[in-house]
Amino acid sequence: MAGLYTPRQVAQAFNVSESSVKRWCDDGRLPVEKTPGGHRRIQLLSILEFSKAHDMNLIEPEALGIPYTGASENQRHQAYNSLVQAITLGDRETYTQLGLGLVLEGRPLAEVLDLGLGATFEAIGEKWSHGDLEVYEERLAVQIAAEFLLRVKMLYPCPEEDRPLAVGGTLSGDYYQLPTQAVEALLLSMDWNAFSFGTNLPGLTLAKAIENRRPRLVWVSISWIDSYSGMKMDLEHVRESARRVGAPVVVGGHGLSTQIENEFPEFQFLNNLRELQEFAGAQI
Ligand code: B12
Repeated sequence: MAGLYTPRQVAQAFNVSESSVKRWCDDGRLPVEKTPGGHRRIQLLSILEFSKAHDMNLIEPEALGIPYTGASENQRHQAYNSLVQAITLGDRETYTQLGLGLVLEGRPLAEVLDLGLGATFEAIGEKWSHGDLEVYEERLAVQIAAEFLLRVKMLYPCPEEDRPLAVGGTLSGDYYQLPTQAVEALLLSMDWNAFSFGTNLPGLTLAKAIENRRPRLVWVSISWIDSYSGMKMDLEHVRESARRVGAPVVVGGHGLSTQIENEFPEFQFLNNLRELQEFAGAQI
C-alpha cells in the first residue's frame, strides 16, 4: 500500500531495532494502522512527524523507498533534478516522497522550497515557453506542488494563539498560489501564526485585514503585474495600513520590478525563502 511502511522498514530507516518501533507504535508515540491480518503499518507522514517531534533524522531513507540525497552537493543537486523530472512527468508519489524525504533528512525547509519548488518551476516554465510542456501538464504540476505544501504544513503543529501573527497573499490580477503558500508554510515551520489569504487580493482588503488583525509581519508575493498603476495602488493601501500597525512588509516574487522597489523603499524586498527565514527569524 503506497505510503504505508512496516515496523521493519521504519526500524531500518532510523537504524533502530524493530522492537523499538513496535514499542513506539504500541505506546502511541508513532501512530499505526492495522491490516485486516492485524499487522502494523505506518504512514509516511506519521514517520515524518515522529522524526520531527523526537529530533531523529533518517539514517537510511532508502529503506522507505526515499532516495538518499546524502551530504554531497552533487547528490543533493541530483535529488533536486529528480524533483523536476518527477513533477514534469506528473509523478505525484515520487515528487512528494523525495520532497518530504529531503525535509526528513534535515535539509532546511527554506532550501527545499526554494530549490524543490522555485527552481523546479523555473524549469517547468522554460519547458512550457519552449512548447516542450502542455498547459495541462503545467497545471498538474501546480496541483502536485500544492498538495506537497499542504503535507509540509501538516508537519508543523498549529502555533499557539500567542505566537506572532503574519498575513499575506498576492494582489489584484496575480493568480499565483504556490509562492504565497510556500511563504505561509515556511513561517508556520518557524512557529509564526501565519495565514495566506490567497491570490488576486484587492489591496484594500489586505489593508483591512492588516488593520483588523494587527499582524507583526505582512508579506506580498508578486509573480505577475497586470496593470502597473493597479499594483501601485494596491501596494499603497498595504503600505498605509502596515505603517499604522507598525508591521514590516516583506515582498518577493519573480514579477518584481526595480520600479516597484524604488517607489516603495520602506518595504523589505527579498529574493527567496532562505532570505525570508533570516529576516523573519530576526523579528521574533
Ligand atoms: C504555474 C505558472 C502559472 C500558473 C499559476 C497557477 C497557480 N494557480 O498558481 C498560471 C496558470 C496562473 C499562470 C498564468 C500566466 N503565466 Co505563468 N507561470 C507559471 C510558472 C510555470 C510557475 C510559477 C510558480 O508558481 N512557481 C513556483 C513558486 C514557488 O516559485 P516562484 O514564484 O519563483 O517563487 C519563489 C521566489 O520568487 C520567492 N518568492 C515568491 N514570492 C515571494 C514572496 C516573498 C515575501 C518572499 C520572501 C519570496 C517570494 O520564493 C519562491 C520560492 O523560491 C512560471 C515559470 C517560472 N519561471 O516560475 C510561469 C511564468 C511566470 N508565467 C508566465 C506567463 C507569461 C503567464 C501568463 C501571462 C500566460 C498567459 N498569457 O496567460 C499568465 C498570467 C496570469 C496572471 N494574470 O496571473 C511567464 C512570465 C514571463 C514574464 N515576463 O514575467 C513565466 C515566467 C513562464 C515563462 N517562462 O515564460 N502561470
